[in-house]
Amino acid sequence: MENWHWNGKVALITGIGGQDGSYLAEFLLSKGYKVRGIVRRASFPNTKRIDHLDIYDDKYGKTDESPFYLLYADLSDGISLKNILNKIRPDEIYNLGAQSHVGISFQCPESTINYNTLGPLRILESIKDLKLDAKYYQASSSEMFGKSPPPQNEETRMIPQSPYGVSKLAAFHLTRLYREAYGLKTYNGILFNHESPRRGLNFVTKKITASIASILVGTKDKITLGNLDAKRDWGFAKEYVEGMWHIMQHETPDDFVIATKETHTVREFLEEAFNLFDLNWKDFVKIDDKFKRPAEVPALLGDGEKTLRLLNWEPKTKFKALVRMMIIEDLKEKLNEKGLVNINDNNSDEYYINIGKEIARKICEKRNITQKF
Ligand code: NAP
Ligand code: F7E
Repeated sequence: MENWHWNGKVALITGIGGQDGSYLAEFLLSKGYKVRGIVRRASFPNTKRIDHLDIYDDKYGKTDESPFYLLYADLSDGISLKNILNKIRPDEIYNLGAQSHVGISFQCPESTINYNTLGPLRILESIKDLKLDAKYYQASSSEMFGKSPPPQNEETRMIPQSPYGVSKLAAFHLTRLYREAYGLKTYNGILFNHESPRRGLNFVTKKITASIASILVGTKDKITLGNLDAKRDWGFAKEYVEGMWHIMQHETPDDFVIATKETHTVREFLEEAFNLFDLNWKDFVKIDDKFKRPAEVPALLGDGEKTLRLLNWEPKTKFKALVRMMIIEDLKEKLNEKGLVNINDNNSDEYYINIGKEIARKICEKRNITQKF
């Protein structure tokens, strides 16, 4: 906070309380942006991931001088969005807000389209009407490729397989159209799956790592999952938000893929995570069809060659490091909650893995199952 000096730019982030929004807010503040974030009303706090950024707010209150503050709006409420855009007149708008769960989009298709497609439309129309000279970033998704075979890049045919994918594809085209028809400075980041310790609990990676941690501290026996055959290109969200910023710094508005160029099945994710504790995932996983989707995206593998060539940027963290990072963070948190370690002691990652292995050994003895190695 002491080191923060305004760089002259104001950024507005929708979905700031989400995984990506929280990392992006931190990143833009570190670059000297004034950051304004949109949150929607919730009956229970939905700002856990950004509460630590209040330090930026404290000194100034919610004034034009303040480095950071939050405003209430909703992507389904065009009036709220237009009022904020008119008041803030941001230089850069990052539209990250969305109903982002693919499985749930089959159960809530109408609100998914409302937030994910009409939301961006409402913002784009407001930028046009208010004659804002702002850059606009649309959080587009690899889910738009649907059943197109890998590898996928900006030129690949898009055949979405879920209401979510359709909602994002329509928003992708609206973003392109408002660029071509009205000359707005609009950018699409086509991001492949990206995860982190801040990932929502009902996405498969976090569900697996948080469940393993719960199994190890004794509060859970099994993980129940759906389709283990799907392949995903999983990267690290904290890096991907930097990619969003790089996209927005490109002079010519355009569309860019961000991906790791590695793909793995959900089964391989399980294997990698359980192997860290010498456990066999088959002893702990149940399959339930309720977690399978009416239509599935079988395989995603991104080709970020254009991004590397034009933006000179690519993500670094690959699959193995990501799995390890997520499981260690979850284990730390759960061991700390149980009073078994103190996370303020600054122990090494290896320390936590070894505690996990030791507990895993006891679980195997108790359940009469064999450890893997
Ligand atoms: P996330 O953690 O689910 O965050 C989504 C955010 O949007 C939350 O803060 C949520 O608020 C907010 N939101 C939802 N509906 C809203 C509404 N009607 N009005 C205002 N805000 C609303 O998602 P994420 O992983 O950070 O992803 C960020 C964006 O990138 C999303 O658009 C997602 O679809 C897209 N994307 C994600 C990935 C990925 O792998 N993570 C890949 C490609 C694209 P609440 O907390 O109140 O629900
Ligand atoms: O599923 C399978 C599931 O929900 C990954 C979002 O960020 O990335 C994300 O969408 C795979 C799918 O992510 C369970 O069927 C098996 O094949 O973690 P996910 P997603 O659907 O790929 C894209 C790029 C986005 O844009 C989205 O916003 O895992 N799977 N068993 C399961 N998935 C879940 N959630 N839960 C299970 O129990």
